[in-house]
Amino acid sequence: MEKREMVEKFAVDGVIAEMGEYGSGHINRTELVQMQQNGKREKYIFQQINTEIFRNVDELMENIVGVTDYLREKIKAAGGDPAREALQVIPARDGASYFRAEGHCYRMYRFIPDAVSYDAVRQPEDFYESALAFGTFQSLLSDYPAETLHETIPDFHNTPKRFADFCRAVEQDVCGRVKLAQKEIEFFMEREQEMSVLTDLQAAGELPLRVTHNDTKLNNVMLDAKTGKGVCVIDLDTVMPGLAVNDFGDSIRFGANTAAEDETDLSKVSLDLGLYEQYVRGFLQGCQGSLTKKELEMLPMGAKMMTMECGMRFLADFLSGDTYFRIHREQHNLDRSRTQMALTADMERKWEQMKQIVDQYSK
Ligand code: ADP
Ligand code: GN1
Ligand code: MG
Repeated sequence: MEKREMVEKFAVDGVIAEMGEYGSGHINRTELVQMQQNGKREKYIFQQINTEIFRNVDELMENIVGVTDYLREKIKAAGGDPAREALQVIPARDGASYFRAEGHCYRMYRFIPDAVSYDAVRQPEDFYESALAFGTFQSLLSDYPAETLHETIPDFHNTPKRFADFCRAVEQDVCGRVKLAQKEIEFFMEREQEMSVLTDLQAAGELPLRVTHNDTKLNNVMLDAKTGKGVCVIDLDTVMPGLAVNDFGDSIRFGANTAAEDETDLSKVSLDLGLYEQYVRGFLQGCQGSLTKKELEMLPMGAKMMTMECGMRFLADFLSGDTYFRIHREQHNLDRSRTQMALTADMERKWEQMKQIVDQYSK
């Protein structure tokens, strides 16, 4: 079946005027679709869901519909604009939340108008706004019935498990690439002890499970195209019970890096403490005082943990033959893992300052 025919399976009016690849996500295949009717155009996001990664699409979509319906009510009650501030799933014509054809799964979202998502911070204020949006997202979902959420990717941020998976990839060396990544492998092996710090605290009841986003990259939040204010948190595939410090951490990992995630000149990679501070300020404001003392104390560790974890995931994927993250060049995942390593090392150098900034905003 042609892509265009699949679009027609969804409850949208008009004819397809334009359709093309969109965005820079590593997981799903995203297209922007423009439908035309009576001389007017309406935009939609059409996605092929990565079913290698999301094995149970019914459960995945049940999570997303549940969370977006809930957010819409909360946003309405607070006098916001639910059409812009919450993702809206467009059902298939048969009423289902997605469409399955020829072994693939597709879904459609209303396009959030007059908003932009960025792959890199343009100005510090953008990062503050993204922090406020992700913090607010967590606050809005603080009463969401967490037990109704399916675990779309088991052990998603179980860092010791990620470490074990990484060690297995090294051991198996299915592509014979271990020899290309000796230094990198060693870097993560040397940090084994630290990998379980957060999961241990969680197991001991010292860090609470909350409904979290779990993939808080800057390009997973839409900012108003004119005012730059946070509009809507998107990419809800991994909304599951998790740790607030990991949501904080993954944003820092991606957005407070002075270089792109796949930069090959590692001298450009560092933690921008100014951006880090903006994020601390925005996230704490968005969380509205809900973070516990231990969570606040562990925010810097969240940043380091997500950076180490992502670095190991990229490296394990490189060693396993690039089966998870979409790549656009040879050794792309190795390059990505190297930036995460360099960023981790820079966080280690700036550790005291990272803690100090959190202290300053926690008072
Ligand atoms: P992936 O899981 O592959 O990262 P995303 O859901 O994040 O996929 O979508 C990829 C990109 O498409 C986003 O970074 C954003 O730029 C754009 N996008 C996704 N959903 C919408 C939407 N509803 N409105 C406008 N843009 C969107
Ligand atoms: C993936 O889907 P995207 O591109 O927003 C990945 C994240 C990684 C990130 C690294 C479901 O995010 O966990 O941190 O790439 N998402 C999934 O850029 O694995
Ligand atoms: Mg995304």
